[in-house]
Parts: sequence; structure tokens; C-alpha cells
Amino acid sequence: MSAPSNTTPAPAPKCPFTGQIPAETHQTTDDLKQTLTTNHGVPISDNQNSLKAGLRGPALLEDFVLREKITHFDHERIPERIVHARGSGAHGYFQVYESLSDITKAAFLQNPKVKTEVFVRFSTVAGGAGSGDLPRDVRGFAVKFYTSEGNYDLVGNNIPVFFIQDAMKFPDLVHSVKMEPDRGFPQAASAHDNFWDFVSLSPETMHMLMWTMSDRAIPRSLRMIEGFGVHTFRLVNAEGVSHFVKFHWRPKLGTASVLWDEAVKINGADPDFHRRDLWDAIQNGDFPEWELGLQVFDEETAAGLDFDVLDATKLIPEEIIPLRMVGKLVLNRNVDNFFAETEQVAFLPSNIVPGIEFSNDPLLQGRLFSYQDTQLSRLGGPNFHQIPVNAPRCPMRNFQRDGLRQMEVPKGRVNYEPNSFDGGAPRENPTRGFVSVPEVMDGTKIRKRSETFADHYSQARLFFRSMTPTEQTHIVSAFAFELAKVENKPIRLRMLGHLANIDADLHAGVTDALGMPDESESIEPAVAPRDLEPSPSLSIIHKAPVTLQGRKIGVLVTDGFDSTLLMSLQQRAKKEKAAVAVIAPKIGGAVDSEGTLFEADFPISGGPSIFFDAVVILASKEGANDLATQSAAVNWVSDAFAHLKVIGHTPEAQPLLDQAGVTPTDGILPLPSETALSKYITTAKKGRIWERESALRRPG
Ligand code: HDE
Repeated sequence: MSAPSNTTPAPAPKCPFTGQIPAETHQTTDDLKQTLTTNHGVPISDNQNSLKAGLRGPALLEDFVLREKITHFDHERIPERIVHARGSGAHGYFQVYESLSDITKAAFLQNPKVKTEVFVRFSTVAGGAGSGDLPRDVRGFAVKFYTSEGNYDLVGNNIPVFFIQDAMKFPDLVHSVKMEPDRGFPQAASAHDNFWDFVSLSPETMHMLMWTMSDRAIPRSLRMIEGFGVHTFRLVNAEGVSHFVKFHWRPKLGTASVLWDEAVKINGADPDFHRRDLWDAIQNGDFPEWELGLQVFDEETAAGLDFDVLDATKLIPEEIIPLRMVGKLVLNRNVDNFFAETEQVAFLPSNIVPGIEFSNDPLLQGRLFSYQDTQLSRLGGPNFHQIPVNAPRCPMRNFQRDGLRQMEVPKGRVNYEPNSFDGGAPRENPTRGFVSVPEVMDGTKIRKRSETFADHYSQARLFFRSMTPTEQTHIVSAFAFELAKVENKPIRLRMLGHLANIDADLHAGVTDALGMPDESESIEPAVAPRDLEPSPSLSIIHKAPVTLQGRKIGVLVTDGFDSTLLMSLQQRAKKEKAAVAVIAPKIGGAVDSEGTLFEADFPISGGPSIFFDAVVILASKEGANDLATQSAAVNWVSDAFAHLKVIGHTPEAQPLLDQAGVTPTDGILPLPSETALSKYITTAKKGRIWERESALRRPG
């Protein structure tokens, strides 16, 4: 049994006579229910001292209390996930809008009144468990549905395609992106030789690279990422009719990203930026929500597409097969214990339920084996399904027995089937049990890739050409940044050759940003790329919602500030479901023009403007003049400007703005009085001022 948790820290115990904190602190109790015990329940009398031979003598081997405590501590860490090691999880539920019985018999997709419990874990891929939240990386989006017919795991990413087409290449892909084996760096970064060497030798990675070099790989919040099942799956209805399906998660708050310069700075200022944001939102009752969208299509439609639906490096544009929105996912409960739940959760793409099936995607087929296998070493044996976060919520019975970490005590003589001893023992169920779609299989045993997988450039080109000019510039910059970190020039030149095959402007942009105009290697594509119809739905900026919901406004105040403006802003932000944080020169707060102290949420150094979506500077004349001499305050403002944020400011703040190089352009809004706040809110709802960027930053 674990000790009761205390959320408010108690003051250190003091001696009642002297008032001093004693040299050794013993917090004792007479209540057996509150008594500390060993793992085996033996009450502990002293939790501060080991058993010794004399006060100053050596420790005794018989001190079972010490040995148990230390042994447990020594094994507190389990092997971290080889990929997706850094993650954040939460509980919630999923609910369909209407019965999906036309396409699937899955029990949890039948009744709109049923809320199916879920556990969701978001993750980065390349970094270790202690790495920062904002590397340029794919995000994992794994959902475990505890359905009435067993656990269904939809283990997806925030990008709809993947680097490779066949599971055989996965260990090489992961080895190449992880820290280089001789030197042990870089951590959580694809910007190094090994990664670009591997991908430039694997043209199938080109489409995915366009996504990872785009803003999708640096999300603003886990609450603002899309999710995708990536592979093609099957849905099967009660009549046995099967359809192909692609799964999509759409965040209610819209999809949003940070800028690369922000990502770099956030990683330093708050490496837990995403984890904290998710935790805080749930804690505050702002439950993150996603809609589940399906692209459902039959074999004939699949055959008519100009790529193979079994190829995970391809997507089906929504403009070709629109999404059917079928239900919602709500995360409404933080974990009670990070290790027990987020760390020990075991997702298995092989966890499916009647009504949902796999396809022959060779990447998916490899995953069906890998995840089960991984859990054996990560969670110490075959009984990891008994860990509470992994256990099905519906009854589970079979004759699998024993093994490491067996937590259950199965009763009775019979541990096999068929048996004639126990009429009540579990038996197979031909009608309700899982039956696979009787797909005809007839092929030669072969180790080869299908030619229908050979076009590696057309969809990469489609993606680039579907972006707004701003997003294209960011992609160019990301390639330039990453390739500039590649020390071996031939790797850079090889990669530039691929970019030339994708798009001439992309190639020109990157070569120009690198200062390497005419040196690319020429790469002969296996299949010549085609010009496909652009898909605007792939652009984040194109479909950005006009909203402040879930966003955060940072308000910088100084002594003598006008608190009516602050309070009015707080009210308006609340109406928009946005949060406001107060930043003052010191954490103690600032005194307004009436002499009232307002506590701060952050001091300037601890609350840089990179944490916020829009900012306001409520400085008095003296306050602004003073802050104009302080680099932290000047950076706060110049960063907000360079990161294209809407900046509201009192006229008195002008000296600080001048010092920060803020020029009076779009999105710089003076706030002489409360009435100007409406315009501020309307402008901030539109998000960043993208038009500002070209004057401030060149690609590279
Ligand atoms: Fe994974 N992947 N993966 N993966 N993956 C793991 O499983 C693997 C792939 C994804 O929050 C591991 O339990 C292989 C695609 C997520 O716990 C491991 C292949 C997609 C998570 C593994 C892939 C994913 C993982 C590591 C190629 C998107 C984190 C620990 C055949 C559709 C789940 C673990 C969590 C985790 C293997 C490719 C998503 C090693 C062999 C494609 C979200 O088993």
C-alpha cells in the first residue's frame, strides 16, 4: 500500500521548547494506519538511520529494512523505450456520435451513449526519457481503448506517413537518428551525419522528411496536434463486409506550431513545456479534445488510386476521400502516478477487437510482432497485461499461466483446454470470438518490394506545393539548418540531389541558404515524379482557426501599471477561453498606479515571451525606462516581435519597444485605454502576424 499523498507541504517540525529545527527530523505517528512499513508490511520504527554495530560502527547485513529500501531504489528505473521514450499520458474517454454499424461491428463503435475509457500517451521519438519536449521530431499519439470486447490500441503519430515502407528497415532508421554510437551525441536531434546519410540513401524517406522539416514537427502544444493511424486498416461489419480505413484525429483547438527559434529557446527555458501544458490544462478542467475522422474506401477505390494503399509513405488527400467525423476523444484525468501509468503502459498495434483488422502493409506487419516483444524486456516478462494501466476492463480468462511477475493466483486443477474436469472453464466462441476476414492469399514466397511502392517523390512534391509560402520557407530553413550540421559534404550533396527531384524552388531555396548553389549530386528517380493536385488541407496555416481558446497571453507589468487594463484583459480572455499570465520584473509582483500589489506568475527571466501566444506590455513610464536598460526585458519584447506575436502596449511602454527594435507594423497595437482591447483580442485571435516574417528572417 502506498503512503497517503500530501499536496500542501507541511512546515519543517520544530522543537516545541527551543523553536529550532532539530539535527535529525523524525515525523512519527501512533496510528497503525499511518505507519510506514516495509514492502512486506513490517512496521518501521526509524526511517532515518541504518542498523549499525555501535553509533559509529559499520552497518549490519541483517538490516532488512535498509536493504529492501535500497534494493527497491536501485531498480526504480526500467529500460526506457528504445523509441518514443519521452512521453506524457492521460486518461479520458471516447464516444461515437452515431452507430457505425454500417461499417464495423466493433462493440465500442455502436452506441453513442457509451463512453469507452481510454489512456493516451503522446511522445517524441528520438530522444531519451529525460530529453526536452521540443526537438524537431515526430510525435507519437497512442490511444488504448478499454472496450467491452478487449483492448484496442491505435498506436499512431502526428504525421500521416512514415519514413520507411518495410519493417526490415526500422532498426537502421532508428539507429541512424539516435545518438551516434561512438560519441553519444546528439541527443534528440536528427541534425547529424548518420541520419542524413541513411535517409539520403533511402529515397522512400523523402515524403516523410518534408513533414518532419515542416512546422508539424515542432507543435505548440500536445493539445494542438493531429493524429493518424498511418497504415491502412480494415473495418468489418456484422455481415462480414470489409472496407479499408485510414484513421485521423483532429484537435478541437486546431493544429498549431511554434517557430524553430522558439522551439530552441523553449527547450532551454522549460524542457517540460508540452508535458506541463497538458497537465495544467487537464488540472484546470480545460479538457483536451479530438474528433475521430475516418477515410473509408473499398478495394475498387483503392485499386484506382495512383499509389499503393499498403505503402505507409503515402497519404490519401482529403480532397480525394473526405473525412467522416465519427466521434470524440476527451482527456479528463491526469495520471495518479507517472511511472505506474505513463511509463508502464504497453501499446500493441496487435491489440485489435472484432470489427477492426490489419492490412498487409509490410511496415504494420512488422509492428505486430515488435511491440509484444519489446514489452517482454521493458516490463520484465509475459504478464505485463496485468499491470493496471494495461489490464482490460472487460473480463479476461484463458489458460496462460505462470511466468515472471505473475500477479494473479489462478485457482483449480485445470490449466489446459480442452478439458473434461471443469464444465465452467473458458471455451472458444465461434460467433462472438475474433474471426479474420477471409482474404485470399496466393503468392510466391519472396523477399522483395512491390513495384507499386516505387514512386518516392510525387507525394513529397505534393506536400511542398500544398503549403503556404510561409510554411515553404520554414521547410527550406529546416533543411538548411539540418544539412548545415552534416559534416560530410557528400551526404549534403546527395540530399540536395533528392530535393532537386522534389521541387526546383525547394532545391534552390536550400542550396541558396547553404551557400552551395551548383553542387548537388544528380539522383536518378526509380519512377519520375508527377505533379499531383495540391491538397490545401495539409497546410496548418491554411486551416488555422480564428481563436484564442487554449492559448496563453503573457502580460508584462511594472510598478505603476494600470490594473484596470489588466483586469479588463483578463475578463475578455476568459470569455475567449484563453489564459492570462502576469509577468513582472520580480516574482513578488508589481504595485499598480493605485498602490495595490498584484502577484506575478513569473519573473521576466522565468517567463520569457516564448511561453505565450500573444503578449501585452502594461508598463508605466518609469517602469518602461527601467526595463529598457535590462537585457532580459528587452529580449522578452524583441523575441515576441521576432516570433511574430501580436503585441499590445501602453503608450508609456514605447522606450522599451524602441530598445527592442519593435517597428510599428501590423499586430503592434497601442492600448491607450480599455476600448482598444477589443481590437487587440480580435487581432490576437488570428494568431501570428506571418507578414512580418520576411522582413525579419531569411531562410537558413
Ligand atoms: Fe513504433 N515502436 N515501431 N511506430 N511506436 C514503439 O514499442 C516499431 C512505427 C509508435 O507511447 C516501441 O512499446 C517498429 C510507426 C508509437 O508507448 C517498439 C516499427 C508508428 C510508439 C516500436 C515502428 C509508430 C511506438 C518502443 C516499424 C506510427 C510509442 C516501445 C515496423 C504509426 C507508444 C514500445 C507508447 C513505440 C517498434 C514504426 C508509432 C520498439 C518495429 C509507423 C506512438 O516496439
